[in-house]
Amino acid sequence: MLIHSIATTPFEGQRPGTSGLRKKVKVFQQEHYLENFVQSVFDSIGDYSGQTLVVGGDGRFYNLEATQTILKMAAASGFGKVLVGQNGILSTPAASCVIRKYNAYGGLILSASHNPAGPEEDFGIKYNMGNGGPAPESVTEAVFEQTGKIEWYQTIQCDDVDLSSTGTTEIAGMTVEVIDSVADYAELMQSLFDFDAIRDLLASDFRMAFDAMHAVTGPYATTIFEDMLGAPKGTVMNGVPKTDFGGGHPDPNLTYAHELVDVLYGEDAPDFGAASDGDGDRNMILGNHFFVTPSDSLAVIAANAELIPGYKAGIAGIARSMPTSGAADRVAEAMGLSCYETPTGWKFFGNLMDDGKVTMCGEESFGTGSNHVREKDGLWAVLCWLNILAARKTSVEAIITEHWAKFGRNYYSRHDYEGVDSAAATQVLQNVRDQFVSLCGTELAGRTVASCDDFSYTDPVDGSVSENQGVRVLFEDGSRIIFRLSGTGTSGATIRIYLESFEADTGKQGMDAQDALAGFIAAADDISGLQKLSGRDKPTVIT
Ligand code: VG1
Ligand code: CO
Repeated sequence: MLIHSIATTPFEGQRPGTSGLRKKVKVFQQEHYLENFVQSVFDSIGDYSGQTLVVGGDGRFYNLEATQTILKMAAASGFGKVLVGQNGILSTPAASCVIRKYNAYGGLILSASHNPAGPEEDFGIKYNMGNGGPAPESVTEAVFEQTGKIEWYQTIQCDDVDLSSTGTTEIAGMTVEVIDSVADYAELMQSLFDFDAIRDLLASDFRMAFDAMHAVTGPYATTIFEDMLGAPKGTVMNGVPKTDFGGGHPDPNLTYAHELVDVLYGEDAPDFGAASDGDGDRNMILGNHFFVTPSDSLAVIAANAELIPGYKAGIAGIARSMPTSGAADRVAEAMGLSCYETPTGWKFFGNLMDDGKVTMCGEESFGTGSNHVREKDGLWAVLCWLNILAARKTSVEAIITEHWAKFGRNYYSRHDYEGVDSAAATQVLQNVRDQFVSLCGTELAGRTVASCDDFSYTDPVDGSVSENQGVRVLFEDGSRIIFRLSGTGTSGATIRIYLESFEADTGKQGMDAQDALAGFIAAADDISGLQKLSGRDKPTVIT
């Protein structure tokens, strides 16, 4: 079959952000836009001829069209095989699992995660390496550079491949294997967790609810919780994926997962609730009238790892992103393990896991995972909790309060101001930077500022340096206020303020986080001029 070289010219702004290239669908639908990016990836990842590529996405609008485009370009560019999820579907952790299991060269994941979907909303694409993890900055920067000088891309002309059923076909000498989207992932989960104990738990009077938010985890959660673990039908809410995610915003937090929150905070609430995001890598954990912060969740899972068969032999170390609370650090210290602090974004955990330095990783943004794959993994975190609950035979709330009593409580909250004018957002951070020297030694909210900086990270494995990863005000007692701009949005800027203070006294651990952090919340506004500059009097989302 004839390979066509199509002439093209660069588009501006094809720089991958925290997690790949995310833009409005309309931007991706421009002629050559997706093709330019895909060709730039292929041009930046070395010699893949005859190798296997994995392709799958979260099922959002444009997922199928993009998949067909990629299949044809992969065939033209000399891949030997593409493994593609049925109907183009692979959750992000499932894609990572498939890349690793079948020794693929890498994968293209089509997702804008929790961002809304549909013709007027967002689409995204990112490249994952052969270890199953997001490409490091060295690769994403090389891709970006290539997008700036691209002159042509290669494709073939052929009919679309039928992705509706599993099986193997060939296009232009390249094998396309359509695989069951769930099977490999479900098998991996079964190898890590005590399914018998969880089945017994779910057969008892313990009740759970899982909200798939009309996004990719629907089929995964239904297979695992209802079919394999015997949870009653209906345990999975909103389990049928839709291309527009039902018009919702599949971000598992107290604001956007309100349907689940209403169930867990309602009358006759179940014992356990969980939700995942658009592409299945995030998770929210709830107990009966109880919210578990993602930072605490990481700490609890690490502290209880020996109860989970896959981690019985112990864990090597823990990593958390810088804005994530220090709860995991305390667990690591007690267990005699190293704890690493990385910039925001899962790609920074890859080297640490590949090098055997850490087993578990987490982010405050509802991301938790381990070295079973190289992405954060929503259902994995839910299964961790179910496994721990089955072993400890107590409630979510009891597990957390006991954890605080033993390790202390890191009061924590993140305030997001979305859709802010970009210049104003930059100024907010600059205002704090301008006071780095004058703030030191002063008192804010009754605590003394010890130091201020722009967070910079040197990767302990390859020595690469990532600068300007967050503006930090650090207090003598370990409390922190951090300012950061989001790298995943598609319109305007999003300012994130991360607030943390530590409380060792069990008598003072029962407060609402917003009340406990009120002084810091006010101080953050004072020193940054945020509300004045953004024209907002309250955050868009509080988590
Ligand atoms: C956000 C989160 C970050 C996460 C990233 C991708 O990035 O803060 O912790 O890794 O989303 O998650 P940012 O740059 O907007 O703060 V996902 O589930 O959207 O792929
Ligand atoms: Co996600």
